[in-house]
Amino acid sequence: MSTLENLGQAIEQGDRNEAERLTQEAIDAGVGPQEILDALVAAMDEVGRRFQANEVFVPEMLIASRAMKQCMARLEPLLVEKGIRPAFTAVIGTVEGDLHDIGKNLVAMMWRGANFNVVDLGTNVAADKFVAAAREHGARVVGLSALLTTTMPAMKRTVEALKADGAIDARVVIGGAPVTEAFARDIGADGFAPDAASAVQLVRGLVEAA
Ligand code: B1M
Repeated sequence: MSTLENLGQAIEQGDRNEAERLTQEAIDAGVGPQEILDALVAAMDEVGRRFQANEVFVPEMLIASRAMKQCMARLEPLLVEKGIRPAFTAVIGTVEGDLHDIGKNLVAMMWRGANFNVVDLGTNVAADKFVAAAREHGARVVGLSALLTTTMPAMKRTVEALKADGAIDARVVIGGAPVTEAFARDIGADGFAPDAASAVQLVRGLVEAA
């Protein structure tokens, strides 16, 4: 197997030290940073596919994401040097009144794994903070997470505030255990994802279609 194939396998297995070693081996062998990045993203896509198929679960996704992060630390200086940047910025946060962040963090990790630049606003984020961050970072995507039925109205307020701001050209996507596709449609969001892996596919589709 080639170094990149081994690297992909190490990411899928969440073996961060081996993945980092193989990233360095590929760099030393003169493999281009974009090619290495593509191998990492493909491996994270495979982890996402297995998660959707219930072949792996949250812990496996977490350790694969951490392995990816460790490799990115080695790769980032080379990507910067070559002027290779993430295609776009996504802002994400848990809406006002809601402190749950495990699912939101997973979505952020998977988005980073797909090479989106992610600005994570944390939890209990008011609508005006989402608006300010979307403006400041020129976000193409804003992701809202909610785990409580009582904070779903905050999601609606946030979508409305984002859509009312003429300076923002972002697709707004939502998710979280109580959230549904129908609710997303009702509040004017551009999309809903039931899990972190679907959130990658959803955003890729929306940004390509924009
Ligand atoms: Co809370 N809690 N909690 N809690 N908590 C729930 C959500 C609850 C269902 C438990 C229950 O009663 N059975 C219930 C909500 C009931 C409801 O509203 N219908 C509940 C409650 C009531 C509360 C409190 C009000 C309890 C109290 O104080 N009386 C309180 C509220 C605090 C607040 O937020 N203001 C509270 C507090 C807490 C803790 C702080 C103790 C802790 C949170 C720790 C943390 O997040 N750092 C906590 C936890 C851990 C849970 C449960 C047990 C687990 C949630 C979780 O992390 N799941 C939860 C019960 C349960 O779900 N079994 C519960 C794992 C995570 C990976 O899944 O977040 O669904 P999830 O994310 C998924 C998808 O939903 C999706 O992708 C993720 C991964 O695939 N997704 C997105 C999520 N966000 C997305 C965004 C996207 C796309 C997809 O696009 C942007």
